[in-house]
Amino acid sequence: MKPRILVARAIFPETLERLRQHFDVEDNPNDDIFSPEELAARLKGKDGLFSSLSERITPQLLAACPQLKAVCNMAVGYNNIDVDAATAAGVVVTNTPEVLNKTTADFGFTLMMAAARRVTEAEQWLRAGQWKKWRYDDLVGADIHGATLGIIGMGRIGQEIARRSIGFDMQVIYHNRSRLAPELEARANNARYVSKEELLRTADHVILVVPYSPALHHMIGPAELALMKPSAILVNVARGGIVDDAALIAALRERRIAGAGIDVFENEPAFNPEFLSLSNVVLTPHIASASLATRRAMAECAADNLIAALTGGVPPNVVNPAVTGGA
Ligand code: 8YV
Repeated sequence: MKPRILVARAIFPETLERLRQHFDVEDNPNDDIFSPEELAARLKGKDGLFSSLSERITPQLLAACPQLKAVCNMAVGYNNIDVDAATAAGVVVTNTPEVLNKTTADFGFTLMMAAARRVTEAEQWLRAGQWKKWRYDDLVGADIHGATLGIIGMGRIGQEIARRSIGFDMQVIYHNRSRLAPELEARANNARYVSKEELLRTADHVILVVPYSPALHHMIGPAELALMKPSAILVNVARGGIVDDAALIAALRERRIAGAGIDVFENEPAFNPEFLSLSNVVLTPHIASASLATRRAMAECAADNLIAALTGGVPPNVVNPAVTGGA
């Protein structure tokens, strides 16, 4: 008998087909978002879960599904999963690192450039028929080239962003849990390690790429926004909750910072509607990894992990190696 799995959300047909070769699959072609109760009911008796950030894996869910052996997230982040509870229950947790680094870094740059050069604001202005004549200060923005880029969270995606800045003659400063090895700093446009305060005070543009943890909740709030230059742009391609959205909205409204590019929100997709009243923010619906090639690679990576986990192998991207006997 094949192991039984739940694919919690709609995914690429070819990934589903591949999973069907190995597993007895219950899928979700309508792409419904399951309530916690419905998720528990569907997961009961299943050996594995192919999940997205929308499914919350709680101690209650794990207790209700004692047969569960693997939760394979199609995301690099896994803040939807109580990893300690999964480890205690002997459930292996996997993610999809690496495959989305470059695409997410591209998008961090995209948002920074769009916000600094006021691209969406300019398009709305044009579409509204306001382009009647040339004026010296219409839609003037901030330069990217030659600017100081501050990266908070210098993991694999942060380092990719730093490398992209070389072509723009930017200087890079970064803040991270720990300092990078000198050769990695050198590859990351000679990035210079600074305190969070110095970064916020001196960067022309700040990009957030830290993974979410409760300790980092609202790491950018009123005090941190107050340190930033009035001409600065803030970009968040990390997670909702890293930024205090109400504080950001107030700072943008009062022009205490020049602009922002925001891909992730508190309570997304039910984000704070006050964002919509601001012209100096570029808003996107959590699409930093959304190139077709990368989303395909993420799906395949999650499938590789699930297949290995339930067919006697060691999944390539284990988050809790204590379960698989690793370090
Ligand atoms: C995903 C993400 O697209 O990988 C992550 O952690 O935030 C995005 O790349 C999204 O979360 C899909 O689950």
